[in-house]
Amino acid sequence: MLFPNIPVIPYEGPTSTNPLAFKYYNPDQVVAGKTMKEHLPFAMAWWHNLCAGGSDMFGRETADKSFGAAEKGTMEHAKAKVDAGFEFMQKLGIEYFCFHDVDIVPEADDINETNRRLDEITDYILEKMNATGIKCLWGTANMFSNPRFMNGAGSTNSADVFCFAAAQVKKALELTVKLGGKGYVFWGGREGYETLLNTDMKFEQENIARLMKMAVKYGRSIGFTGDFYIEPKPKEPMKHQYDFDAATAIGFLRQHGLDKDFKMNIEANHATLAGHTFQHDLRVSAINGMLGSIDANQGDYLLGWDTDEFPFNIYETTMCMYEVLKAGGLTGGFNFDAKNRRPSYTVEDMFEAYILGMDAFALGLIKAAKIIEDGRVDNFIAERYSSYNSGIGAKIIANETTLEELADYAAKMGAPELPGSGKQEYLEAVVNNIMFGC
Ligand code: XUL
Ligand code: CO
Repeated sequence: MLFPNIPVIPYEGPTSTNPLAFKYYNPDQVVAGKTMKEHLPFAMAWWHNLCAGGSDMFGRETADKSFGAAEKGTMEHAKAKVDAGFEFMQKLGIEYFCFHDVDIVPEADDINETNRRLDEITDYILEKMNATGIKCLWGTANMFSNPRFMNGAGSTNSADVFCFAAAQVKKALELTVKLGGKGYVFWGGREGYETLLNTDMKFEQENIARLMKMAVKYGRSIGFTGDFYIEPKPKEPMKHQYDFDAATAIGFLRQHGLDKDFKMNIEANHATLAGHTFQHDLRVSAINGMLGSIDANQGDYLLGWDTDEFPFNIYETTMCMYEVLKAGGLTGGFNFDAKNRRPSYTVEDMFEAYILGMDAFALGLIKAAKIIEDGRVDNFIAERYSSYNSGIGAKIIANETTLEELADYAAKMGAPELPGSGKQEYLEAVVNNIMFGC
């Protein structure tokens, strides 16, 4: 046991003051017709939880993530991370994990050796999965950390680097299939540019699509039946990234005929970096039938980068769960792509961060279900568009009219009445009433 001082985390309810207990996440509690566990397939992000030690541009790691291994960056260390990860997920009741290839093994200079290590570690992970029932939500290839990807992977100027990226995607797909992953993610961390003075944007975007098409073809040929995901992000590390936001990524997928195989993996902090709310990018994905999975975290209103904080803001989780409930749930899950703050470096902090995030989403689920059940918001929206239910409005939405007919109608009508109050303040008060009323 690597965390002997941490018990299996119990649900103790909102009045509990035990830091190592859930206050809202009660897996078997039924909300809106399903258990919380069914609504909220939570996943652990291998990279943050088991690999990242809190280093930043100004200082080295504060947290020790060796998990008892004598030397870091070895296969012994990689196995210790597997042990730590599975004990961690079991104690929290987390059903899924997400991984990049290079999170689970140290990358070797030679890709053949890296792939051998990947085979060895996934054998070990599979044993643990079979013993615990824990599953893989999605896999991905890290095509942004190694210096070879400085100009991107699919978008690189170097055909040799493109081939290396293809080799990594091929292997990561094989591993995802081996581990039964539900999804495969493309996060285009360096698929973008710093200056158009050295960039052929059209060429780069077409090459990204080529890599994705080959991935779909190969993935389907080896039995991958899940969803491919694009995880949009507007910037960081690149100044401009091609998968700017959900709307941009969906347009790209449609342009290249990839929309049947791909959905969105929406990350809260990426949406806010794009100048949207989290809810906005969820809605854009949902109305296009492409809401697949969620990277559950939050940003900081005062900072302009991806802080990857654990979800704390209940308004945000509530509006997220409102979107998810309205969309009929996710085919993917809620991956905590989040990290402890640098001074939160203890084992207790690791657990408390996940308890915060899981409770924040459970509470958001409870509140979102109440907003829907209450009906005032939804009824207001329905009423707001009711002029399209009959008469000329009904003709418009049935596509049974022409510009000439509408112009005649307008000419006879005189000036239209004002369209009715949007009642934003009233609706915000309704939400507060539901959030904080007894
Ligand atoms: C980076 C990010 C990635 C992706 C997977 O901002 O979110 O960790 O989730 O590559
Ligand atoms: Co992410």
